[in-house]
Amino acid sequence: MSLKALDYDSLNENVKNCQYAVRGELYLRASELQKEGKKIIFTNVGNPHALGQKPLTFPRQVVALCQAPFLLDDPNVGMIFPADAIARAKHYLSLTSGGLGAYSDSRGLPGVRKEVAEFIERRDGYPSDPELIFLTDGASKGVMQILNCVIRGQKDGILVPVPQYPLYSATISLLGGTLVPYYLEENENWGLDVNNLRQSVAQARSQGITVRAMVIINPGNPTGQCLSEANLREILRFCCDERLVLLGDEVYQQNIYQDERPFISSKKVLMDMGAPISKEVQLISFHTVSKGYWGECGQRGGYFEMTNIPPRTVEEIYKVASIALSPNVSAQIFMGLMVSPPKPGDISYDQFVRESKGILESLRRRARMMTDGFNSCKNVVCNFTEGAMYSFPQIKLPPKAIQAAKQAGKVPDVFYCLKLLEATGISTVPGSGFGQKEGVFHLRTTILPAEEEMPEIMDSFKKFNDEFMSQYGDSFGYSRM
Ligand code: DCS
Repeated sequence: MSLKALDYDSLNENVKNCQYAVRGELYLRASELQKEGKKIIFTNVGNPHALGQKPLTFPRQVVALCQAPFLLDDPNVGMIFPADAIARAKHYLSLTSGGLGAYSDSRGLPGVRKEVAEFIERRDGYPSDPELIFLTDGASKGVMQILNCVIRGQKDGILVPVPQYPLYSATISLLGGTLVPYYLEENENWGLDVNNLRQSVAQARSQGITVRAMVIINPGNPTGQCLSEANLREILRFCCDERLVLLGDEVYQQNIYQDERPFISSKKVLMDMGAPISKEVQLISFHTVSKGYWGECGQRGGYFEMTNIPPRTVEEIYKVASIALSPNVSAQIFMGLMVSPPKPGDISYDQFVRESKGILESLRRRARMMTDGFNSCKNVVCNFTEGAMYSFPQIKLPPKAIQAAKQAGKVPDVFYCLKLLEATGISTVPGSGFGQKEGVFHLRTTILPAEEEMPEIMDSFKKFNDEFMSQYGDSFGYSRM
């Protein structure tokens, strides 16, 4: 009997091949346990509000008024909302063609794209053109649209860091392209060695792959490193030599927890390098409202900026965006607010600064607590989370544990993470979901649990790990890297 199109055996193989570990086996098991009544700490997704982070007041006030514009006509509105929120809501409504219920242009509202361009100009010190900025439903949609334009078939390769955030591996699979890995150096604080890039490209070429693009995640997910300016220059020069479009995933640019290596955008470094390279390298940079101290993941707001992309290509990308009609309009307003928050002297300024600083300072402390906590555990080593929202400790699994995992039919790090989940309720993602070197094991957790819960979580991890290591460990220990 012939199969119907949506029978499992006749599905598009690219769909079946696509893996997305952040919502994979561990997440499913955690959800089951939760249904059974067990307390689960969901540290598998960088989803701050789900772990108790409160929304910033000002942007919610503005969007609330935009969603319920009749409140603006209420004589008491000024008793509930500050004047600057009211003014902003009126401003954003005036940029729409019928409020939040109307589609916008598929690239986003021109007025918000202008605010994004002004933000980029202030950040980098170089002009930015609103025509080259498209607003998207989260950064994810932008990444997918661009990869769709780049990948023509199986022989097209995309350089992706390993470990990486699986949006990249999954989308490349879905689109039928080839992921070309380049390894980050764990012993070098997850730094990027350009020689590894050259090797990866040479190897891919020897297999008939045309390498077309390179992805960087800065600050890194899951690895948490901040790329130095020197490193970014090397990367841009490499992309220029190899004629690769650079996809700069900069969604964690506000999440920085050290002062030695502040965030620096790929666009700024490229412009600083001057002509001819600044006019040569094709660059797409991505940003979002999901991260930073905003953490507005559920709103689904993002943008990408295109540099050195020919106008005819921009038109084609516009056409692709048009198929989805319009990005979320309320999310576009969140993006507008993120790039133009209250200024000194505004009524809401002090509160905004207090709230945002409070979140960032607490994240900085939590990054430290987690790294120190992991490094105090037996057979666990962890680089400091310089930025982003994750800790990615290496777990030195003893041979007996690897053997036991095999017997259970599990990948060793999945085995470890499942045991951790069952014992403690801490839901993590095994390192294999992000890619790692052969025979080396990790897990990823977010640094997002509430600060006051952190000591208890780390104690409970340590206790589990001690028991695991004494159950499976040999009499000899493992030395630190
Ligand atoms: N890029 C990176 C590096 C990310 O980590 C994420 C989300 C995105 C893009 C996409 O985010 P938005 O579509 O919401 O803008 N990070 C996921 C993660 O690893 N945990 O939570 C979500």
